[in-house]
Amino acid sequence: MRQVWQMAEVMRRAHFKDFLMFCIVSLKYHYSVVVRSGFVTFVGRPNVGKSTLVNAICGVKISIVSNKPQTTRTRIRGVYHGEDTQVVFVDTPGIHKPVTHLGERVNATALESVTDVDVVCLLVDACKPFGRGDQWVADHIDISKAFVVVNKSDKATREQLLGQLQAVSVLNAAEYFPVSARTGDGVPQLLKALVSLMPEGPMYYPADMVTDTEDAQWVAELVREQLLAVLKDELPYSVATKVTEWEWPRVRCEIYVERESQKGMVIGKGGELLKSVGQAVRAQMPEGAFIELHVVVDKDWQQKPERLERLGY
Ligand SMILES: Nc1nc2c(ncn2[C@@H]2O[C@H](COP(=O)(O)OP(=O)(O)OP(=O)(O)O)[C@@H](O)[C@H]2O)c(=O)[nH]1
Ligand SMILES: [Mg+2]
Repeated sequence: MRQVWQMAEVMRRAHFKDFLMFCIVSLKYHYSVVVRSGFVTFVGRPNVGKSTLVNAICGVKISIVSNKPQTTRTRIRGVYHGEDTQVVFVDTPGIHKPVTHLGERVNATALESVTDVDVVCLLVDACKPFGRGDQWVADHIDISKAFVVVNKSDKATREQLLGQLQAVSVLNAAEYFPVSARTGDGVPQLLKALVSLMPEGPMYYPADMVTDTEDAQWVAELVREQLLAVLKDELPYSVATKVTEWEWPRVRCEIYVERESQKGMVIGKGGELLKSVGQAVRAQMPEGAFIELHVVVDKDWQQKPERLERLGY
């Protein structure tokens, strides 16, 4: 508040040089403020609820979510701002046995994200047996320093949850937390433990910033989220999205499919499916947005490194 008042006072006097100096000092102050801050990465098999948990902790939608595995394809950062605390949560793609170039790329992205962070959390699903896939992920992180988060506690029976906590106890991880990203159960306890491990450090992001995802990338993700919700079988995995024009309020987003036969399924009868996708996305954008969706066949894009590069994967 005092800063705002000082800024108003300097502006009132209209001494531009003073104003500039004030801005520089304020910026220096901002970045020299020492808080508890650091980075936390969520890793795990696809569909265990990593993105849902990042969204729940940050209190806003940072990452898209779907009931289909392999939803997240890039590293997404969400910032939690607490009292004298800033924790940057890194959401990662679910680690799986890859069958395409895309699969290899997203796995590599996830594994790269566990280095240079303060805490790694391995997420597992409370309702699915702890399997070889989960163990593979555990073997590729420093498990003795990691937290194991057993998610979806709301969905599991008491026996299931206890059984899962017992199954993961053999990992000899640093700590174990049963949580529900959906209801928020157990999330404050997890957050408290994470915050206590953050070292003293700078505010990495301004206080009003919750993610560094660019607007165009976010809109493309929202389009993909809507498509994932309605498309079936293999089609969700064949779809990619990219915003190719941004002339606010007009936004053009291309939807890539791998084969001609998939194009019609994405457009829907009389364009109905595409229309409803556009409406659902527009509802999540600032008022006045006009979103144009175009379906493009890009044969076998998942297998082409240069295409993956262009799509930001
Ligand atoms: N019941 C219940 N469902 C959950 C919970 N957390 C996530 N889900 C559901 O699980 C599904 C997968 O959630 P995501 O957050 O997309 O999972 P993810 O681990 O990010 O998946 P990938 O991005 O594919 O790796 C969605 O349908 C979520 O609504 C939870 O705590 N309880
Ligand atoms: Mg995800």
